[in-house]
Amino acid sequence: KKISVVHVPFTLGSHRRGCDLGPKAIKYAGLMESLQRKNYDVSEKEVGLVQVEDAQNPVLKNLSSVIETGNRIAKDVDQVIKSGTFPLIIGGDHSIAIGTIAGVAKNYSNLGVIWVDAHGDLNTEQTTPSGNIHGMPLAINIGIGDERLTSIYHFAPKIKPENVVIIGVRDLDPGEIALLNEKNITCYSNCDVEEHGIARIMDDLQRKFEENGVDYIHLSVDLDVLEPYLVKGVGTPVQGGLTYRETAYLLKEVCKWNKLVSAEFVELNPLLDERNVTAEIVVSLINELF
Ligand code: DIR
Ligand code: MN
Ligand code: MN
Ligand code: MN
Repeated sequence: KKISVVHVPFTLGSHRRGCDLGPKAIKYAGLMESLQRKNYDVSEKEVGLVQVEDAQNPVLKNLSSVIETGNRIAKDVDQVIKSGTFPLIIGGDHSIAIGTIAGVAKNYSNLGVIWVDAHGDLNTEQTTPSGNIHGMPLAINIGIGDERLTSIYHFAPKIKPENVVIIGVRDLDPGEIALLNEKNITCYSNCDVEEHGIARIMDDLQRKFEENGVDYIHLSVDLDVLEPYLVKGVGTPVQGGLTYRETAYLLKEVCKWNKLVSAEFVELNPLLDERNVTAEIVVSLINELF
């Protein structure tokens, strides 16, 4: 099987700079070698980004760079898929998911998305407490938000709300809760994981995707879903996260369904890390997936 590791060193979607160093940190933690050892035919490429800070719009910070970068990511991911290669995207802050999902959804209608995150990423320019676009990509992918963002790669919406599931969430803003309820999005909080166990949740999800006729799934992993003591190198840590074991189980289970068409690991900020241990965890998690 062929994998293309797509580097997306973008940081202007979040308030803390440093996510642009994420792809290199993951590379130096040994990602390529670890996949080659498993006999994957693995190549890598870097998306050419536009990264110019602008403070023009306080509720959509660095909008122009996010739009231009999103289009470029979408084009590259689209090409990787069309060449019969699995795109493994390494970020970069979570705003890059606007582009990755655009590129993936271009190839698969009725795409399912598993959003593994401490946050809902369902804000809009009306509800955002920060103005940071990395708090909005899931809303944008279901077609909610500024038209310049929802229409990236010239189509909208990318995904249907009923094909989205969020796992590990524990920090939602009021506007996100309202949107979650309005769109009836399936959501398992950290407390749900505690109560039901990750195994039962994954069985429920498998059934749900089956019922919805979802044959293709994109996985979006925001590293802040894990316990903060495990992942020092993230910009918005929230207590009470998933354990390594729960996250590994989730990844292995998704892989077993044979529906995974792309995956991304985002929000690693090496400036906040200690001796690159968070990047090493990313490499281990990616190896659980493959
Ligand atoms: C917060 C933080 N909800 C915001 N979001 C983060 O700024 O919209 N998402 N950190 O991963
Ligand atoms: Mn998050
Ligand atoms: Mn099972
Ligand atoms: Mn996120």
